[in-house]
Amino acid sequence: MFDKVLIANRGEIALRVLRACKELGIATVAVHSTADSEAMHVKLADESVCIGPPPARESYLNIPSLLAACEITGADAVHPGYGFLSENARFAEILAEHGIGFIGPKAEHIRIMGDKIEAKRTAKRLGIPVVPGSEGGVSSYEEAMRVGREIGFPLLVKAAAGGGGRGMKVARDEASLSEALSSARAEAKAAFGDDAVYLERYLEKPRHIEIQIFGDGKGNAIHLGERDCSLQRRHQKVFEESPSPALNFEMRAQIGEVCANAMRELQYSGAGTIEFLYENGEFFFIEMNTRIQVEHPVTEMITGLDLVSEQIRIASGASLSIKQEDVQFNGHAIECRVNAEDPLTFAPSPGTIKYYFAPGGLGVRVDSAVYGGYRIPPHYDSLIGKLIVHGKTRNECMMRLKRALDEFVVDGVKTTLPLFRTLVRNADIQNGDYDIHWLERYLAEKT
Ligand code: MV4
Repeated sequence: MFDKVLIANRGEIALRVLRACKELGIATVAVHSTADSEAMHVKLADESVCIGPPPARESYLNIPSLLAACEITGADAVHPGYGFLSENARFAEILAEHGIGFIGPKAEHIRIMGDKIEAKRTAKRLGIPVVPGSEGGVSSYEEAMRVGREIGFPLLVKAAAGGGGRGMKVARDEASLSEALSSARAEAKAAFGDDAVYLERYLEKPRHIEIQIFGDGKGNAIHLGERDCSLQRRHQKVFEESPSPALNFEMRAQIGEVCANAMRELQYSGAGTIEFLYENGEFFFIEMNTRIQVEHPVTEMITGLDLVSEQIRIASGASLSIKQEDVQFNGHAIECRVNAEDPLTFAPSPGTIKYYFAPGGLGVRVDSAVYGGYRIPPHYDSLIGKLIVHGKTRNECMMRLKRALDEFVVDGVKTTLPLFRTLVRNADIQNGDYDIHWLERYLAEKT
């Protein structure tokens, strides 16, 4: 096991990793920018190192600074959290070259999944169902039209380097393909410096359902069920739940087994999430994330497992601590992302938290790193906490969520809490009747 872990992140996930380390008896090193000197993760860590000025590029993304912090403190592993360097294959390699452990998958697998074309090719080869589309990238209009005529319209042009929905254009018919192709290419070039694109059948009203997997790099792999993350706005998830209201026991076991088998074959190591679009009873792979995700607590609540602790154990060379038959799914869990944002426009609302009271009680968990008097810096994303609620049934979970939301007080900045208070009283949400477009439609009608 590692002796000392450096946490290359901030906010609630830095605290989440710190808690797992403490429970494993591992010493912790926090790193922070000059804007985060008063941050909770710095206060709670055994040691801390300032790694640069506020812009992430010069601090949380600054690899030489992070290496120096490892050197100074003698940390023998780094946990990257999510975002920042968590899916940077080169960072994983550099750490290895310095004899420092990376708490994440093999660099090779991070790299494959970072290229959407390569990821899809790999998924297909491993027996995971993918969206019908071009075999690899398309290099000309003529080639795109051939694919279009074969798989039919509407079509979606996607960037190989894509993420966050950038470089994605719908072509409703043959006449609009040329324009969709060139605008997707231009957007991809501008956003990622890479204009490679591929084509897929456009799914009109899917749900976004992702499978949590774990591998130990030795050919053992398991799945921990799904999370339904369909409620999102501008590709930012807002509310996640497990189990998905759209799946039953057999469907979960079936897609879960497909994913676990694929990860066994890949000899995948660590936590991963295989993302699908789900429509009319069918799963279609879109991407794989090779990190711990924001919404991982939903899975922890229904499985009783500590996903971050398992990541650390596996990275230190241990085998998976559980077998598939030992994984049990209990009840229902929902997560609400509490952002310091206007609840209708989602405009960021940084500033000082004047008063803070987090809900508690049976089945209620709050993962946050803020406190009364804390000043939210404007330089980073606006997530200030996550409210995660567990219940025996979805209905109990919703009732508990409603009361927890009513207890939650954050004064001094705008938050997304009022949005959740109205969402939990909405009939479609109560019925689990929503898709990836539901929230944007709902917000458009309200404003
Ligand atoms: C799609 C799709 C419909 N059909 N692919 C958006 C970003 C990237 N992660 C994949 N995305 C989509 N891919 C096909 N073939 C619709 C989306 C999409 C979406 C997916 C998941 C969650 C929210 C979304 C919002 C808009 C579009």
